Amino acid sequence: MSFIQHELPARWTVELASVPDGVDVPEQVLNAGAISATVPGCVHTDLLDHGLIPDPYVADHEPLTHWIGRCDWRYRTTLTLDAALISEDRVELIFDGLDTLATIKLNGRVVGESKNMHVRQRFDIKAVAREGDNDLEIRFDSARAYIDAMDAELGPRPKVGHGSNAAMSHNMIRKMACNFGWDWGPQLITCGVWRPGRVEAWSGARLGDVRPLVRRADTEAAELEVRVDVDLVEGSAPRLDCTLEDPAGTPVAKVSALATTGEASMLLRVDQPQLWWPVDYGQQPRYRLRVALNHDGTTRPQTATCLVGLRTVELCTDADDKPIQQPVAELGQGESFYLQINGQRVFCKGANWIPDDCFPHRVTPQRYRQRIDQALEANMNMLRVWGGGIYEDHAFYDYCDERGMLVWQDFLLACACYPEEEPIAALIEEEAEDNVSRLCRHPSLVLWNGCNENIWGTFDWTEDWIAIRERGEQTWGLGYYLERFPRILERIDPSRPYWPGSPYSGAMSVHPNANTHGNRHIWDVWNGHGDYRNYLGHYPRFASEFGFQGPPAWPTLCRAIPEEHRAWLSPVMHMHNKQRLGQQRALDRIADDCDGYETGEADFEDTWFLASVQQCRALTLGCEWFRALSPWCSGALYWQLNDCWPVTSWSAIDGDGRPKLLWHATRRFFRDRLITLMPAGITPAQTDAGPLAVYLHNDHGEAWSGRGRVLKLRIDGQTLADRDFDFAVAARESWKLELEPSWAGKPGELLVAQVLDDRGEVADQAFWFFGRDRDIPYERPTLKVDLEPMNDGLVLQVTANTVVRDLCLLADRVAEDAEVQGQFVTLLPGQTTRFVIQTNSPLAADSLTAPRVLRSVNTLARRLIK
Ligand code: BMA
Repeated sequence: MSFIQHELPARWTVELASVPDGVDVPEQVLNAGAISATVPGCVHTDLLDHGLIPDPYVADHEPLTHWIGRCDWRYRTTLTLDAALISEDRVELIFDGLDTLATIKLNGRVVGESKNMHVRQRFDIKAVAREGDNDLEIRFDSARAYIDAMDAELGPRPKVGHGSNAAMSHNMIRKMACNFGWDWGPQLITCGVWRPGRVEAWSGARLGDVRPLVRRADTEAAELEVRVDVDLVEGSAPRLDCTLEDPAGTPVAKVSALATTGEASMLLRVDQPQLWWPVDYGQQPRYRLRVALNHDGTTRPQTATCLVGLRTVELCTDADDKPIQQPVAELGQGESFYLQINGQRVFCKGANWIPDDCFPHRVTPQRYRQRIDQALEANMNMLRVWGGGIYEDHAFYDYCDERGMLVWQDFLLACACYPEEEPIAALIEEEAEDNVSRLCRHPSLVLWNGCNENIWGTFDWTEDWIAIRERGEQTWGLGYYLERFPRILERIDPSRPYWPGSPYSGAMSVHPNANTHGNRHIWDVWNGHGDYRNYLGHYPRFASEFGFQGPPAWPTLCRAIPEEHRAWLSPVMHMHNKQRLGQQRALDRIADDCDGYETGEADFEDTWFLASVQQCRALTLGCEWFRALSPWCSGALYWQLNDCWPVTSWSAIDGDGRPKLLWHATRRFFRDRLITLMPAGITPAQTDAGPLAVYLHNDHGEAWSGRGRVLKLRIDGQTLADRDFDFAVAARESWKLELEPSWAGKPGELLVAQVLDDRGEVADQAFWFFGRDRDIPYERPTLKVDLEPMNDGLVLQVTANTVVRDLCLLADRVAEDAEVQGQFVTLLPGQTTRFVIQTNSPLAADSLTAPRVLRSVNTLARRLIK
């Protein structure tokens, strides 16, 4: 038995293979012929590297690259193989990802075809490979042409169209859906070898996927079922040896088996195991599993190792018992929807994850780590890998495992009706099997989910969507969500829960986006019914999507939008907001609160700031409200964590990886211990909020008690009422103090709820402003500032003389690299806040106090105050 691995060569070329009639290819590309190419990579980045196309992320360049997706492309290289390698029983060419319609030729002979970007491919090249140089050629056919052909063959089905792509049939091809354009992403239909590849040659047997499945994990014992795939040449019966080492490296369990068929299953038992926990619930110890495939004892065994987290996970969907807890008793009964890890209920706080780059091969392990760290710093404990993107690399899930970040993983079917006919059904099944097998070793992965919005669409969207379900003339994908995926999981990964859709209610007889059952997407706030206060009219059991747009961080915006186009409604700004009405909608939302911004002609930086503030306020209110609904509600995952290019979108981190103001706001509203002011319950007029309550959330393993205070103030700082209270909140629970009607207020008044420390100082505070900005007579603040060096940065200490709302230090206006902690605070007269600044540039105090740098809503709410 032997096994040889051979890397693919570094030198490749790419060239146009064919150009359909009517497509204009730029002269310089035609002249260039075959150019050097990078593998893993894609044609867009190869053309970019050679300066043959403009950067599609900048200015109005994107449409100039649309021709690329209409053409066919050819990648070539020379594979040099030695005699020993090609004399093995099996010689295989492996690709972890080919994007997408690939025909692979070796020495002029077709050795394989692939039509799915999301699966690993293994092609037999034994008969064609020769000693010495071999010509390897991969031709990628146009995805555009293919989806049109598939539409014609199977009959088109409803799908959502976005931005520059009116409605492209991303449901007819197994390629990252957002590559065709999304409401936050450009249309960059690319192709290429997007993940690594290699040659493997072996005799006897080959070790395949290792799937450690946790069957039991509690303080007493854990049982780990290890399933191993083995590829066998007839007649061989190798032995599998499994060992498990505890996190300190001590072997704690061992088992062996004979691999006589393609799959072996072994059970390992650990007494008194160290359990893996989500972040903030405990540690993330990982056991090392080693698997060795031994044949005749004469050659080195093939080995695989992986880190395993011992934990259980359940999705609890139990019928409500009466009485249901306030504030939602009026809604009637439904079913819970919450995750339990190791028997402990978890409130999921987080966001949706999209591919971090339109060209995902550019996302390095280091970039994954940076992004996940940002999510952790924002106090998130869950990311949902959204179904219009990709199954991410191991590096993503590895780091989530290491840090305790929970992952909700969608199958990749989004915003469309998917045919259940061949050839699509077989491709989708193979893809599900392959990725479940690849990813199920990760403890962070706690939920498989069937689709994004594809069930919901058939209830609530346009006529064609509703008709496809009601008439039953065409398939639309329900068979995947209710039958095929559960069957595949039953077989390959029965160790974790599955849910058919986001959103879904648990049964086709209940509306998929119901408040009472399952998970919800809340989009009518941003898309339709007025301002963000309308989040208060929603009562989800688990909100897996809701969002509010905001522009990218200023330096990112400046990189992408040339100065002459920096007007809110300019065509280039529109190009960098892929929701058709997005730019206007942001103005409408500002106009809900402020006067003078409706036309988009107001000062660009002022508009940028107010749009960012609206995004912060919206998600603050939404997330604080969903936390107030706990335990009725068990999760708030907003749309969306990240971006794939520089764009105005719903994200908290922009396309250049910079935190937006929303990221700073998130750090507060997802904190484990939090005080908020929210409506006391469901009231008919949510915008006026009705009776309010002080909420204390203790998402922490220890009880929390202390003293607090509520104040009613006039905007000039005068106290109208105050009251102290004592509180005691059990671990992982919330506490509520309902306020009497006398605490209601009018515009120009506000409530403040404070947690006091042992010395009676304010440790944390929350605000409720009555009325809208335009009705509030804010005073122009005079801020006392003090700039001091601290470690390798600077601290700007700011003291207010009046109520200052939504104060931010936009230090990147003066130094592009400046990063500031402590954004988005509201101060009462006499209170001080500290902004911590990291920058390599020298900064003077007066440059930081310029009105465009140290900003609050006070001077912008009414354009009259200036
Ligand atoms: C939901 C998501 C995405 C989309 C977002 C914003 O539909 O699932 O498809 O980008 O809303 O509109």
